[in-house]
Amino acid sequence: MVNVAQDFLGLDVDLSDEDRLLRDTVRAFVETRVLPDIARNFEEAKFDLGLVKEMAGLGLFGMHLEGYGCAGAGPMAYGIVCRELEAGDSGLRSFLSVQGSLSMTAIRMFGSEEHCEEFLPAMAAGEKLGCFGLTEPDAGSDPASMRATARQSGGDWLLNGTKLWITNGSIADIAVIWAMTEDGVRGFLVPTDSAGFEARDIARKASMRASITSELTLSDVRVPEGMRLPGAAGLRAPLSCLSEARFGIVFGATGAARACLTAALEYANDRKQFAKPISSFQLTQEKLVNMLTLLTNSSLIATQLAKLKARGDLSPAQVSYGKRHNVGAALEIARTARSIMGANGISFDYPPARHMANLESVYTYEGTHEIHTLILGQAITGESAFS
Ligand code: TGC
Ligand code: FAD
Repeated sequence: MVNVAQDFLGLDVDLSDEDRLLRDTVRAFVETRVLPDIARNFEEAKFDLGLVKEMAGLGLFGMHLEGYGCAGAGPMAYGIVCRELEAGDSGLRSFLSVQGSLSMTAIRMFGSEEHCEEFLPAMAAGEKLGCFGLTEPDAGSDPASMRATARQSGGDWLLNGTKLWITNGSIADIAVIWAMTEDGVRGFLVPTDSAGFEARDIARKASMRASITSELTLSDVRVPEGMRLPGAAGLRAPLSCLSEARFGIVFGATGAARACLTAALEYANDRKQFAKPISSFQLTQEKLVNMLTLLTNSSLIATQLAKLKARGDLSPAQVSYGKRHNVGAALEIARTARSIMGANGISFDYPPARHMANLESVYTYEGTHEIHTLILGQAITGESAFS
């Protein structure tokens, strides 16, 4: 019965043989290599770097990009990978998003031929890691107000500023840094061993504990003109990368939600109170059915967005619709799963509390729930409520 709930409308039946194989391979990787240690890693605030080479071996980094050692996979395949990784832990999917959808995508979309040749094959192989520095202490939802600057000095650029909440910041080899110039926002590829570049990990996180989040400071970091992303002009460039990553989250959230529903169903069938399984109580059944409905609707949305993306018809507002709905639904599912498990629900021996804590970050990053509400409000009314 538990398995029926995981894909109630049988959406995976329509997967190609190749996508089904990919699903099973990544699911097995998560079950054997991630799940046995994830609760301990979360408690100890440790990201397992050993997983990076294995994910690279599976061809996951930049898998949706064409050429330069990348697989050129379709949106459904990429979505399935995000879903299966996030069923393990949102931090693992975050790692993939930042490496592939943000850092490698920025290079592929806006870099020169030399940038693509130098960085993409090494990043696809997991030999070089990337991070994406857009957010700042005083510029989160409103990146247009960023304070980081890049000013020309001889033939070089001098970068100054602070980037905050940067996933993989301290383990990255190359940082994609967005900074304000006299001509607006520009993107730079900054080797993290550059003089004046520092990365410091953010400790005491209640969420995404099995993922690295850092503060980057840049003090007169000298970057040659050849390391500026030549195709990136204005905020449109980083926001285009965000659209790619947000698409992955639309699927990823269904993985975390599925893991929570599965755990709650198993628990409810096993746990007896008043001499009956708690799954036999009407109130518990209503909770489970509401979770099933949210998860199934989220999966339908993800599948439709993948179809639109494959046809080249997916708009940023449609991505916002999926991110907003699916992350909100996953968070509700995780909280409900936690409640079904009673006191055991707060233990990391079961996955819902960890997913619930992680999903609070997912609700906030890549555009907060409120920002996506306003993007959708603007899309249907024509009126901007941002400022
Ligand atoms: P606005 O005037 O609306 O737009 C500026 C230019 O960008 C274009 N654009 C987009 N292009 C592609 N994709 C999108 N999603 C786009 N959104 C906007 C737009 O057409 C315009 O182009 P042009 O040519 O006319 O200049 O900009 P705004 O300053 O009014 O801001 C709009 C707003 C609030 C929606 C935007 O700033 C926003 O999305 N804010 C949220 C910031 C955010 O999401 N940050 C995420 C940081 S990275 C991260 O969180 C990684 S988490 C780790 C993980 O992924 O796992
Ligand atoms: P704020 O923008 O200060 O928002 C605070 C609250 O105000 C929110 O509820 C928001 O919705 C609300 N609000 C803001 N503006 C409006 C408005 N106009 N109308 C209504 N409500 C509004 N960033 C990167 O660049 N790279 C990364 O790799 C990265 N990784 C991250 C990893 C984690 C674990 C986390 C938690 C964050 C990460 N971020 C990253 C940062 C993330 O993108 C920002 O946290 C997010 O964009 C929100 O910015 P903020 O935290 O400054 O919140």
